[in-house]
Amino acid sequence: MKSESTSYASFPPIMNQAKHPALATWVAETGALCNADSIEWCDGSQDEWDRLTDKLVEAGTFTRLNAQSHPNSFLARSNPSDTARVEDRTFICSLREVDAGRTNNWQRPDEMRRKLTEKFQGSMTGRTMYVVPFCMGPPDSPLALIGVQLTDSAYVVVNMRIMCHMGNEVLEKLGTDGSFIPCLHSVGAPLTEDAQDVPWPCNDEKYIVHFPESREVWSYGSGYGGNALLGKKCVALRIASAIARDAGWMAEHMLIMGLESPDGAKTYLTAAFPSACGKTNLAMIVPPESYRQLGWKTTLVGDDIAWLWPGKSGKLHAINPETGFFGVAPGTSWQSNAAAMHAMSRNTIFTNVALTDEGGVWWEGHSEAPAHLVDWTGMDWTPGCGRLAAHPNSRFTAPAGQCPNIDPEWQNPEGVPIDAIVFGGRRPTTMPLVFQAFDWTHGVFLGATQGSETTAAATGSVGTVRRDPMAMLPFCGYDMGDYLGHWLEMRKSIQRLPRIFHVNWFRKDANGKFLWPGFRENLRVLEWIVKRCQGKIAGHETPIGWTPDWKSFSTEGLEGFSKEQFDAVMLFSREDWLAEITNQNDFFLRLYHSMPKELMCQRELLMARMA
Ligand code: GTP
Ligand code: SPV
Ligand code: MN
Repeated sequence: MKSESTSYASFPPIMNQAKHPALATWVAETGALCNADSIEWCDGSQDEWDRLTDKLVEAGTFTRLNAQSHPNSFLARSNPSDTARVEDRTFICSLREVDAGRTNNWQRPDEMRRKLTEKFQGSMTGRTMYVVPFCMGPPDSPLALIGVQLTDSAYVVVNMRIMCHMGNEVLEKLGTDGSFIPCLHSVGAPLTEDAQDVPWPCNDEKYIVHFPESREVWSYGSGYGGNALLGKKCVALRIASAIARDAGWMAEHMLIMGLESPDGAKTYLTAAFPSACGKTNLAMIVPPESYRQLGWKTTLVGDDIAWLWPGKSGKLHAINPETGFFGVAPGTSWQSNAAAMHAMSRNTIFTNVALTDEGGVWWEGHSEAPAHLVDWTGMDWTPGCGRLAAHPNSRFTAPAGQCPNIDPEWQNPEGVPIDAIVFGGRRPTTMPLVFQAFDWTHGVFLGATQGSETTAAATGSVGTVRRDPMAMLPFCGYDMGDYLGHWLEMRKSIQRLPRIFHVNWFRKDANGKFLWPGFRENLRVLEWIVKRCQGKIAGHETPIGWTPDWKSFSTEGLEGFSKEQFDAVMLFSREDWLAEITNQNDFFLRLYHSMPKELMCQRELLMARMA
């Protein structure tokens, strides 16, 4: 398999080498360090996609799906040990430990570099090193960030082509001396002498490493999602959050969507929910029939990441730095999210879902289970066999432009103006369906103390409530207390502040049944939010914020949803909230050294209102 060992001097002339000498040197040196068999500069073309997907099919990484039902689409099965982000192996290597903060793993940058240089040495033996120039954000946006990912995974290359601007257009923009974020990635599975390759090469030892000061990413050992598609969480959140703090903008784990009310007014909002808590679902929401008849329309700008800055209108403006979705498959169906089903109907990569006998895909919650499937591990599966057919964190990578209700402004370099910011998570108790913060600082407090039951999006136990400030706990590239301080600071540069809300679709009754139907019915909550932003309806003041009452909240057309049910899902329980405040203690203590005093004060005020 492996050719004789190569030094970079012996590579054939590299296209573009002359154009950007610093990039060319880094590429050549890295190719030599990793002992790559060859180096390929990715142009982002259809030809390249065809060639690489063919190669992945041949390698057994991809199964081509039925060309009629799923044109140009593929299924990948990962190694069962490589199915989600690895938070305990994710590092923020700032020069000083305090700058990474208490919620991030930290190691000295020089030590980490030394350790990783050893790991990368020879790590691409027998493999091609792909050079992937990419741009997060519409290339003409003032916030756009260019990166170059070097990777030995063709799977990563084809995913990156869906997820961001990639290839020649980016190289052109980079010119001869443009700055870029170097992102080095290896699956850490060198192919020595007579070793057989496997469909999903990876390494048991994983390192997802960020150097926020020098703006670099080094990722080793994993080929999956946020661990490997480095433009996404590593650059557009962890590195970007550090850049944003310095430059006066915000990089957030948020969806962006638009709502057109019957009077034609358009309201854009963002929502920060933790991983696998319903961002994709809300971003793509299709109004219930009765709302459509009234003239409500929804559009989508992004489903995972928002970059926000004070724009020309005086409002916060938002762009989605991505061009694709890397969405959770299980639970997605024509009933729960038709827009997502349309988006993934072609040109899509499915990872860790089940394969049907017709060459289609299936997962839990997709439809009635077929009599036979091949599950995500490649084994035969029949209903009732006791195993899940799809991994709980199985995902689809689909082009955002294929979403039928993509917003016409989604690639506008100036972004869209934001009127509301929504926080929320999976809270089986305590948190009402919706309430509104009294002001910006109170809203920042709500976001800061937001919690959620853990999900399958990260490895580890599922189902315990953890604090996940602004849904950024796994994605903040610097100290969490400083990050919350940055939120408070931003208020000074926003002339027309968005209103801030908290929602919870996941409240349960004593029998563990959801109290709210959720999914498209969430539009009713959005309607209340929009009307609050427009100043059209009064809120009801409670100690925790403004809430809707039965009369101002539309349940028309919601079969059998009674006032009692509304009261149950909206219930403010003093007892639960006292427990909630007590439960926040750990969080405040953990961040004590840098927690903004305003937020401690907010907590005092809440207690005072409750008394
Ligand atoms: P990441 O991509 O991991 O950042 O997550 P995401 O926030 O985009 O998650 P996604 O929208 O894919 O969340 C999917 C999960 O949330 C599935 O299990 C859905 O069934 C569930 N979900 C989404 N919306 C609702 C809702 O309104 N009610 C209930 N009960 N579940 C929901
Ligand atoms: C998340 O976990 O929040 C995701 C999926 O959006 S991944 O890109 O794998 O991080
Ligand atoms: Mn996410």
